[in-house]
This record gives sequence, C-alpha cells and structure tokens, in this order.
Amino acid sequence: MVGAANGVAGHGKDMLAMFPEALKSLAEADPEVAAIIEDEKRRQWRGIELIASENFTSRPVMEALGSCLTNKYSEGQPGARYYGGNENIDRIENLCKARALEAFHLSPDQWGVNVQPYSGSPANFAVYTALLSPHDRIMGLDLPSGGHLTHGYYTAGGKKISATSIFFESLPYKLDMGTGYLDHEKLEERALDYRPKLIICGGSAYPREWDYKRLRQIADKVGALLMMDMAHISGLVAAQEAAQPFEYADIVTTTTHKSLRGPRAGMIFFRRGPKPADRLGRDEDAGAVYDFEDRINFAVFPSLQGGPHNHQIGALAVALKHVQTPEFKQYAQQVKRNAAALGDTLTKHGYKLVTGGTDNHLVLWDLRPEGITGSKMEKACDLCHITLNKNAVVGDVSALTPGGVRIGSPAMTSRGLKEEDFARIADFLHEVLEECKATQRKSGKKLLEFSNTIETSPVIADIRRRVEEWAGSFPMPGFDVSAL
Ligand code: DSN
Repeated sequence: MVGAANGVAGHGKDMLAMFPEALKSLAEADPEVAAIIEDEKRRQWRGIELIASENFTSRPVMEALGSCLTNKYSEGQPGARYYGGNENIDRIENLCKARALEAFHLSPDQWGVNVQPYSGSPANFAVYTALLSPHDRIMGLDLPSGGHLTHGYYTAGGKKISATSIFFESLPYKLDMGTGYLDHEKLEERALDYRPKLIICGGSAYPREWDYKRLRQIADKVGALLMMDMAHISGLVAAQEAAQPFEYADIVTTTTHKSLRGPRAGMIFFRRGPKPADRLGRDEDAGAVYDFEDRINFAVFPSLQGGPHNHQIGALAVALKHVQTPEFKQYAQQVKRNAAALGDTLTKHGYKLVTGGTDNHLVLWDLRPEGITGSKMEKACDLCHITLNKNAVVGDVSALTPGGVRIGSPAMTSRGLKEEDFARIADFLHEVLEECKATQRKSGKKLLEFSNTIETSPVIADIRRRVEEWAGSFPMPGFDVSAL
C-alpha cells in the first residue's frame, strides 16, 4: 500500500524511485517555490488590498483548487465527454451548474449556464464566437470610461488592442463628460446609426448602478442582443444587493473571483426555452425558442478551449454554496457600506469622486484637482503596502497618464473590516496623497524623479510601518498566519 512517504513498501517503493516528490509536501519538494508562496501570504496579510477586482477566497475553495480534480481531462459536457472516467467530474460539473443557477435565482427552464470558461476574457470571447460572425458590429463601454478590454477596445488613435476589436467591428459608447454617469441618450443615438448586433454593458471601473431596462430598450430599438458582463458586481447581484440583469439581458457573463469570492474562473449564463413575445426576432413566430445553449457550449469547446479546468469548477461549486448563505448576503451589504464609508471620508477631506460617490463596491477618485497623477498615487501607495490601481477618470485626455485611482472594498471586507475601518483607510490615503504633493514639490513632475524621491521618504516609511501593523491585526481568510 502506498502510504505516507516514511511507510512506503512494495509497489510504493518503485513509484517513489521514479517519482520521488510524489508524496512530499511542497516545502520538502520545492523550498524555493514554497518560500515565495509564504512571502505572498505575508504580503496579502500585512497590506491593505484595495484592487476592486480582487478578493480573498476561503480555505475550502483553495482545497478544491489544489485537489486531484486537476488531473482529469473532460472535454465536452456532462454525460457527453470525449474521454472516459468522467463519472465524478460529471457530478461536480452538474452540481456547479445547479448551484450557479440557484445562486443567481434563475429557473433552469429559462436560463442555462456554462461553467467551463477559464476566466472572464475567454467567457466573453466565447459569447462573441457563438453569437456573432467575424466583423459583426458590437458596442461596449469604452475602456477609458470604465469598460473592459474585451468589450471591443481599441485606442482613440485606432490601434486595435483587444482581439474583440481585431475580429469584430466595435464602436464604443462613453460616459457623460459632466456627470460621469453612462450617457444613454448618446448611446442610443450612436446605436441607431451603427446598428450593432450586440450591445455589451458592465465594466471594470463604473461606480454606479446599470439601468438594464433602458439598455434593453436601446437594444430592442436597433435589433441588438444585450449582454451584461457582471464580473465586478456578481457577488452583489447574487446577494440581490444590485439591480438584476437577468430580466433584461440575453446573455450574462462573469468571472468568479471578484466580489463573488470564488476561485479564478468564468461563467456564461444564457437564455433558453421559449422566447417571450417581446423578444421575438423580426422573422420569428410565437413559440420560437432560444438557440444560445448549443452555440455557446460549442464555442467554449471545441472552438476556443480544450479540457475544462475541473479543479476550478469544483472550487466554484464550493464558492456558489457559500454565496447562498445569509452570511454572504451580509458580506455583500457590508461591501457596499464600506465603499460608501471610504467615499464619504475622502469627500470630507475635500476630494473629488467621479459621480460624487458609489452605488457598489468601488469608488473612482479623481486626483486631477490635487495635481497628482494616478500613476504617482499608485506608486506611493505601493510603497506604503496599500494596493490599488491607477485608472482613467472621465475627461482624461491621455490614457497614458490616468487622472485617478480605483479603490474597491471586496477584499478587505472579507477580512472583517467595517465602515470605521474604511474611514481609517481613507485617512491613510489622505496622508499618502499629502506626501505625494510634498514630494512632487521637491522632485518636479516627471514620474521617474518623483519615484526616486518618494522611495526614500521617511514619511512613507512611517506610513508603511503603521499600515502593516494595522492590517496585520485583522483576520486572514484562507490560510493560517500564525506561523508567518
Ligand atoms: N483585471 C480586472 C479588473 O481589474 O477589473 C478585469 O479584467
């Protein structure tokens, strides 16, 4: 019998002769990688994590991610695989799909889900592959307005950046320059001219609610399908702490590791069954049914992907169970309260937020009135062990020097922080910004000189010491920090 390394006999000895690391711990087998992972644990625990798309997942999710499910190939759908030996993988994937529909309050008569996309970008590309022909027209929120690369991004100069703009024709829509809210009137006007086949909503840096009803009206007016990429807010949607896209969208995609707090993966929800009377196409009669399911499943595999990552699917099933608990609902409510508290405190310090606040998990801080770029603030925060990212803000003229930073609450809320703690984070950010201004007065505006100067700032070193002490006092989901 093959047991623990020290009790191996018989065939076990033969195996270990050929595969000596098979039963070792990571620390024994590869101390170099193990040490880097320990360093990363320390970094996550001792810092303030404010990247709006990140979160800290749970121990059982990580256990499933590190399980034997990673060993199996299972191309195809449950019950129709290309290889044998998939009886347990079928059970896991079916469970994951059932939980996905339950978590988002969807009836299997009206919605189906594909849980195989490796992450959000492949999920989006699979939808386009399934439902569009090459060079069909799409419209998504422009990246500098808070949209995502995969919604058709190319630069203002015409350079095609995302494959979604290389293989499809794309016309972005934007925010209202004055308010920072989505400009539905302009979108409608442009859509009427452009006649896209698909309108994509959702984004990576939009702090406000989506008006799905209005977006549906526009899509119907131009005969377009409507897709919502809810990656950032899917945890809020599942907890019914955000408007529900499903009533209005044809397709809903998401990643699973942001506010949903699962493993790194993706999902595609698609309508199925008979089409409601108001969704019939021009040439369709009553009783016509959606044909998305086969097209989307075929696009995911074999068109785009190979074998599903079953360890991700198993881990996602675990996360989707947690998502349906009252505790997750409380978490989602706290995520919103914490983002609002952070925004309120920044506003009290006299700072400007895009749209003046937030409805969800993130705030966009417009730093232009302070004379500091997003890149400088990001750099200074990094030195203080506060992780956030530079971000374009409405009206930015150059995408290369974004005028703001994006700040999200999901990760630190998972560590148990409440409103007063996020007010404290805003105070830390205020201190960092003050030091950025003082540094810039000495270094001048060039990023390189600024960076060199701020790296040696004793004020920054002092903030870092206090940040690490404070952040280290909060619990850490997923792993034990006592030995770090
Ligand atoms: N990288 C993610 C984000 O930060 O929003 C999106 O892909």
